[in-house]
Amino acid sequence: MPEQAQQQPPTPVTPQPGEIPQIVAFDNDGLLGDHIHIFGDTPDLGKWGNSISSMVIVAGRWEFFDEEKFQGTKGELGPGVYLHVKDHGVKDNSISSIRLVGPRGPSSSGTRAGGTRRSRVSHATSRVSRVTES
Ligand SMILES: [Ca+2]
Repeated sequence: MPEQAQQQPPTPVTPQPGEIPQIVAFDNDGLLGDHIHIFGDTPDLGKWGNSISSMVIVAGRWEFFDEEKFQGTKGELGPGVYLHVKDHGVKDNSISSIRLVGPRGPSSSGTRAGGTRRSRVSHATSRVSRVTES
């Protein structure tokens, strides 16, 4: 008999990598162990408080606080791979809240140069040439 259960939710439009501020934070050093994705301000990491040891910042600049609700000692980091957060001004197993600093627009500094993407708006799509084969 037919199954009514929805196995596959509709696939949303996939954004370009780097467009959405995102952190992937890991329980252990070297991007090992359990991990969590963070997409915005997180005043309370819950069970993830005081456990982050390494992370990848996919996009955005972020502030990391060793107390909840953006209190306590603060460290700020941008995109990169951080195998040991303690090597980057953030104490190991200390992060309890995370705040997105930016960008809300084009970033002025801190990003790698050389990857300049030229966005060329194509007007060719406005005129569709129909190919009729018979
Ligand atoms: Ca840890």
